[in-house]
Amino acid sequence: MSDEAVAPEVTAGAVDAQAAEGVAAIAGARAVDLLEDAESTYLGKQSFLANVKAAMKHLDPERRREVGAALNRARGSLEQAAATRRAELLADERRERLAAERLDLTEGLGRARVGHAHVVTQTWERLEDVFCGMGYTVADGPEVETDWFNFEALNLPRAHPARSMWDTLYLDASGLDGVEDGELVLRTHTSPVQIRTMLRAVREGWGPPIYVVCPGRVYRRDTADATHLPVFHQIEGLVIDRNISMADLSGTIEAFTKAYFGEDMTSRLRPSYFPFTEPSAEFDVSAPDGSWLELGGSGMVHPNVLRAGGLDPEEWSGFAFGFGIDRLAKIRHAVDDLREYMSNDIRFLAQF
Ligand code: FA5
Repeated sequence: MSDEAVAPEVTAGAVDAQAAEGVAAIAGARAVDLLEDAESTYLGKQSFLANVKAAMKHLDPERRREVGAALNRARGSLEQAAATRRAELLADERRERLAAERLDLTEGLGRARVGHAHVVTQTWERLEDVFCGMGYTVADGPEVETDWFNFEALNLPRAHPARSMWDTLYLDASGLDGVEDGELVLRTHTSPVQIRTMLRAVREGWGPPIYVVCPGRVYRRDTADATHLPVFHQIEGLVIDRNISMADLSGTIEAFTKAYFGEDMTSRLRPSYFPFTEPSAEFDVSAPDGSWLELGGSGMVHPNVLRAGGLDPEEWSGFAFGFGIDRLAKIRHAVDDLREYMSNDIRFLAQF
């Protein structure tokens, strides 16, 4: 628009009207970028007001005064409207951002699935319950063991060929005061808790008689497959009393089988070999299809083991058993592959 084109129509009223239109446009802008467009339209270099200002010199003095005053009013009201609108839009934007970023810490209540114990943990706890119901108490021992507790005290001197029954993980003990290299192992079974419990009972004067179960985590250099894990769980049972016989062992295994699996399940003992029991037996439970599933090892506590536990074999006798908790849960819940326990797949875990 040239100065000459504007000049003849320029009136204070036209400026006021333009200002009113601009204030409305600015107040109605829905976002900061639209506000900036409106500001440029009504206040920018190409705006009607800018053109009027440039054309002022063509006006007669009285008109110039009126129009000049109108221009000042217009600029003031437009700038004021823009400042107000900008503050509103920024406040809205901030509110929206906070709402989007807000963490509702109560939103899971009642909607999210509540977690539960792992199937192996459930099995472990149920086993403790069953044995406690049979009059046993629960004992435990460390996962890092000495060679003596894990092997020697269990009638497995160094270089005993039966040590190869357990693929052992040794810990690097170099730098530990008073511990020789090869002394520390990750326990390969829960049987060392037999020794610890006998020694403790004698030291603390509460036994024998001893009736304990010792559930816990054990480690072997086994490659994971459907029936083996390198880290798994066992439960040990130890009974020391007077005149304990193989019949007590067999009766206990049978009572446990019925209490844990149900009245229609049964158990059997098969001759076997463990250095810490004599005689030794493997025990199986009957499967619903009539086949037998191997559960663990057992036998009469060897006299050397009683001696290592500080007991006189002439006075005391006992039986022990140990079986795999993971394998037991596998049988009970018809799990195909032990590795499922470690997969962390919620679809698997949620079934139990
Ligand atoms: C023992 O560990 C003996 N301490 C058991 C024992 C205790 C015998 C007391 C006599 C008296 P064995 O190595 O067979 O025995 O293991 C016992 C059970 O642990 C097995 O029957 C099996 O159920 C479970 N088991 C063994 N290796 C694994 C493995 N890699 N993964 C999962 N379960 C295993």
